[in-house]
Amino acid sequence: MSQTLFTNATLACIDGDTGYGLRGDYSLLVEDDQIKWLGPMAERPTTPDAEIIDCQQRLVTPGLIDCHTHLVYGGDRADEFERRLEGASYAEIAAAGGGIVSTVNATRAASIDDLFEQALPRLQQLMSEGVTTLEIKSGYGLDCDNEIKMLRVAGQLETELGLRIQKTFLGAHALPPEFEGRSDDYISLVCDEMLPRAHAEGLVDAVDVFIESIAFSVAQGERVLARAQELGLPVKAHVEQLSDLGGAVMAAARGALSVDHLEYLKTEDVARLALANSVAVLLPGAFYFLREQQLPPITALRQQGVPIALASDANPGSSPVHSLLLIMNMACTLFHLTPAEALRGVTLNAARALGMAREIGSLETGKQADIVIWDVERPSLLSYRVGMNPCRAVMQGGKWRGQSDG
Ligand code: DI6
Ligand code: FE
Repeated sequence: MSQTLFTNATLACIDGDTGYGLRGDYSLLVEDDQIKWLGPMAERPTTPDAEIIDCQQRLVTPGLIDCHTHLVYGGDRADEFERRLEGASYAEIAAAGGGIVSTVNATRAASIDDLFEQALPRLQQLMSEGVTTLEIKSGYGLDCDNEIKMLRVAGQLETELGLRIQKTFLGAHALPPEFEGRSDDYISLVCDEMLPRAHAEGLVDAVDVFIESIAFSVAQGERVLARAQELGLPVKAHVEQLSDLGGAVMAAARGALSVDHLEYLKTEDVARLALANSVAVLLPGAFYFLREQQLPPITALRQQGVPIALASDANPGSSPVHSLLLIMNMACTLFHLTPAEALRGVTLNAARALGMAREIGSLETGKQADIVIWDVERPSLLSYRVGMNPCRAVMQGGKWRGQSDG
């Protein structure tokens, strides 16, 4: 058994319904991979064999969780960025065969090793800011072998970097060029072959769909989610990002873990999310990068108690962002979240969006010891500064990151 005792810590436990769950002058005991105890300094247990970490009143939070990324892909889209700045819109570029499809071509052409090497620095960047769990979607392969290849890379990143990665099948991300004009046939391929095969190989933790005018209809999205549920897999959906098609209501009615983006969600539909207990995953990086104007219905989400999570949406087309701290800042400045909502959005509510809130997302007895020590004393400083990384030390499952075993 190994023990670590954090002393003189300022804990943001994220354990109540709102706020930081802040505890000053606290102590926290980790035993093996779990949080065993926490309480005021004066009540700390006697642990002769524990490693003692004197936090000197520094802020200690749960490990950060990036619950929506497309981190594995080939190439980049800097050229498209330039074209947009010369006047073309994201939807125009997609309709002209650029956009997602250009990343599909680069991803298909890349080997497993290439994809791993390209994703690695992006992942390391996220990890350097205290990310201990993230989600990675497929969706740039768009055929059986290439979707499976992407999910394998996500699995390799998990094993080799020793963090928790949830693998999400997003075969219905875009229509591959070879199915032009036959989107229902592609959805049949997704449901009948791609998803069952990826699932049979143990590569799928959840299933996502992109419901949008430039992607798939609500009915097509529902076919994919229904198939996922037949296979016993949790579902989620990209919805209401660029227009209001009604995907969020459909996905929530199916008990989606999360509905993501939501800029165009109608205020009157928020109640349906609340009823279904779906998490609203907001992606301010995409909102920023695409210079969107329409804000998600934040006030209604908040008033009706829909849990709000935040994620990077790291992807080459709409959010080439690899910083959850920047996302927290953007959520505050662009979406008017409070810094406490922002921190909850990348911890407990992100864990909920992954269906993992029993194991991770807060500092509570029995949870995984995924813990970050920051070089700040107040949690608002995490959302407030831009371009500073105060991450001092990261513990993942009870082990210090950056130290080899033994
Ligand atoms: N919504 C997005 O913002 C990304 N995917 C999605 O479903 C964009 C992906 C890309 O442009 O490559
Ligand atoms: Fe996305």
